[in-house]
Amino acid sequence: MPSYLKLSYKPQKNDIVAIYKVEPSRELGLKEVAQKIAAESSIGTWTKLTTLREDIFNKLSAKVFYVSEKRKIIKISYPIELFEPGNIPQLLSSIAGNVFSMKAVKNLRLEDIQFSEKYIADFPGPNFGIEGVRKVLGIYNRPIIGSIIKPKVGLTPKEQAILAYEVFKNGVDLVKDDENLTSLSFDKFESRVKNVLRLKKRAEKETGSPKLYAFNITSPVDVMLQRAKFVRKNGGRCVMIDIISCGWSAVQYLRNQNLGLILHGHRAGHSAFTRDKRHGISMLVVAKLARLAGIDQLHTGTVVGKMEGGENEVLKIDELLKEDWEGIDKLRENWGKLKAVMPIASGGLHPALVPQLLKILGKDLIINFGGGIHGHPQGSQAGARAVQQAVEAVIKKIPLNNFAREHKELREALDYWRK
Ligand code: CAP
Ligand code: MG
Repeated sequence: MPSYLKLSYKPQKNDIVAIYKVEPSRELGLKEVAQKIAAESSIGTWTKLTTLREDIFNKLSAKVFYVSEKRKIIKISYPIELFEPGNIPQLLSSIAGNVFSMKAVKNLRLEDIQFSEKYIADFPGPNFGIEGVRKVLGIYNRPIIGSIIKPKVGLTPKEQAILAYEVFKNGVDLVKDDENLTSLSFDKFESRVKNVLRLKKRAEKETGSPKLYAFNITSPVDVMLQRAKFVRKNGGRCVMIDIISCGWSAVQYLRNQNLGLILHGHRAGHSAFTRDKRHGISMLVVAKLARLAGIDQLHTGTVVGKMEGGENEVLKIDELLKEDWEGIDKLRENWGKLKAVMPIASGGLHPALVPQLLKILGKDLIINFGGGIHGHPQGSQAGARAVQQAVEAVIKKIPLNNFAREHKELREALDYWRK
């Protein structure tokens, strides 16, 4: 069988490079397994093929050009001709497909994909991105304050709208549905959109500030499109999609409709394959795919909150969403005209965590509070004010405890959650 191992190979300008962490099955060596992965993910299979001509092999075979026994890392370079332009599902069926099922690997993790400029150029990327979202809201010097309505589901459209209005009025910029709220018997999507947008308008008038509401349109694509169009027709500007449960085809479909809506990407379910550090696909890869597909705002983790995800990992992801990025091994990627995605920190956040959160992740992000607003002992309005006060304190470089002396809601929040 021709060899897929070519340690002298230098990836060509247009190649795509996949970086995998590999634990071979017991009896196999890393180089041997690397070749099997390269074959299965490009043009080959388990045996020599009479149909695989030399010219095809030379043109299209993947090449293992780096093997580190110590780090258990391999890098494989793929000619761009293996990939259909602008087709994320096809990319994943190749380099993140059968390889995970092979008996030759005990564990396999796709750590990173280094995309070439040419591959990136065939994707639209975000329509709004960080700049666009900031422009719509008119906020440039601080993080965007978001709130997830809680309970996750259970309220009526009217109740949901009133709650959104109350937090909009008290310092929140963006309100969103939760990931499992779509159109339920007691909270129909269309009714929620109408009720929420009516009160959002009122809040905008009364506060003089633009607001955003992210309606969760997660559903089969035909329904999803109808719901997105319904939001637009009624004057909404933002929709949310659960990118993992809907899948990349749905995300690309939605973005490619060019509806002019901000796309808020929720990642519920990602940990099924991102959390195990030995097997699966990294969140970094998910974030890159989201940027290619055109998500404007993406959940990436908080470091300090309730969800798994350490400082190094979250920071790296947030950085890559924002700029051209040096991959884990300093291979430069050029994202060309694709706009920067706004990271979202969400999950278990409350006012006391704001200073640490912003110190770690900076100010160019959305910070989202569900329980951290709607669990405030004095209710949601006080909760919204407490968050706004915490952000103000950090921006003014005043310690929270000092600021809390003059700000009752913040003080109550600190007393309650710091216990
Ligand atoms: C946060 C949240 C988010 C998760 C998502 C929730 O609510 O709405 O879905 O944070 O995690 O339901 O848990 P709380 P991630 O503020 O009440 O925790 O952003 O890490 O994908
Ligand atoms: Mg949620």
